[in-house]
Amino acid sequence: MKQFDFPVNEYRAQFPILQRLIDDKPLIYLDNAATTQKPRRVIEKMNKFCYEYNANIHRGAHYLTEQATEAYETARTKVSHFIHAKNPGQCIFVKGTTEGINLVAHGFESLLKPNDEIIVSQIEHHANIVPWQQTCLKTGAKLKVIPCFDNGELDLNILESLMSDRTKLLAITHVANAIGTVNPVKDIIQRAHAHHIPVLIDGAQAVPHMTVDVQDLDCEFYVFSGHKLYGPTGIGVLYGKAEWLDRIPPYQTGGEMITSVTFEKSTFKTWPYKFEAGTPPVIEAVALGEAVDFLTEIGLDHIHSYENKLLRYATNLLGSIPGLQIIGQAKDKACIISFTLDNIHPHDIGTVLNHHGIAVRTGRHCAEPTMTRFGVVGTTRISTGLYNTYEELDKVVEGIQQVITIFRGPA
Ligand code: ALA
Repeated sequence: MKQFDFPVNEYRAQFPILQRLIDDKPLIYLDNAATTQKPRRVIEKMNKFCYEYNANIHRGAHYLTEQATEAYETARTKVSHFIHAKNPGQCIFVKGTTEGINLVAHGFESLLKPNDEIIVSQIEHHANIVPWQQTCLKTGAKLKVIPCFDNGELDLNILESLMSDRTKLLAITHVANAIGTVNPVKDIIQRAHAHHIPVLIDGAQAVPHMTVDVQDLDCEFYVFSGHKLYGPTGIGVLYGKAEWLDRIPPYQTGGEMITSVTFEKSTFKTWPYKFEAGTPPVIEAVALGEAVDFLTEIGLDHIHSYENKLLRYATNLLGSIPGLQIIGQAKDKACIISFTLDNIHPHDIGTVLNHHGIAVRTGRHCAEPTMTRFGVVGTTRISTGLYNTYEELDKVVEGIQQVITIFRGPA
């Protein structure tokens, strides 16, 4: 199969790391749900910042600080356009998805009382479970869980039965990191709003694969990481509706987030600065802005449609291997494919694939409750990015055939 409609080789050429050999074999990078590779222009943007205008931001009166501040705030504007936020200030720069969720979970500590409830789903990443558990421990609130069907789709009838006037937040993933389910978040948000329940969406695995419009979704919070979006580590975004950013207190306090400090009392700036204490990850934010430009130029709709084709291709190939079971077969999926193969341990599969230059993730994928739901200790997970090809997926199948030969013996 060819990819005439999506110039994948043109895009691949922009990622220097894809030239690497692993064990003398071309790198086949299929661990994009863990982190994506960086195009040259993102790497160069970071270098340019360091070579030419490195300075702290919002401080000082010199030329470099002005340039650095402008670059940082321009990145915020780019990110806000990327997710269709009304106002760039609604996009808070954080360290990543985990910190964004922790920020909101910390904020809710002051809003919850005993026996209030927070709803999450059975297919969340630990980052969208553990912070809420901690908030529940501190406040006496309770965590409720939407179960999923055998195909990895959520049971929305049970969601309906879980929601009540005790529910103070629904925190749910847009795309399940371990099994790829794309949740119908717009529908879920509408259902929650019918009960006046605010919704936080963990968008870490969605933003690299599809267009996200936070105003259309109408969510209260949306969180994602830069490093899964072809940008650097150490940067992420928390989007919030204005009324909620007003309502929740600062997560961290210190320099730059204040309007005045005396030994008796301090007063705080409004958002976004209220939530950006200390020196922020300026270089990373600026580079994330470049990654967003890169993706916008290609078009998320094109990426989405290409990756859907990769998903169908890989699902057919893998599905025809005897003994291989794909975990998570939702109708709507991102190109994240988790599988088990007989009783061969995922780490053994990953090790053999590694000898073929193929990078996949194995284990629990920071989603132990998902693994428990499907009765597996772990899986092998393939997750694509915009630079992956059909030929690479063919190589994965060859690698798996070798795993089978090693562990089952020749056919
Ligand atoms: N959350 C990342 C993953 O799913 C690390 O691999």
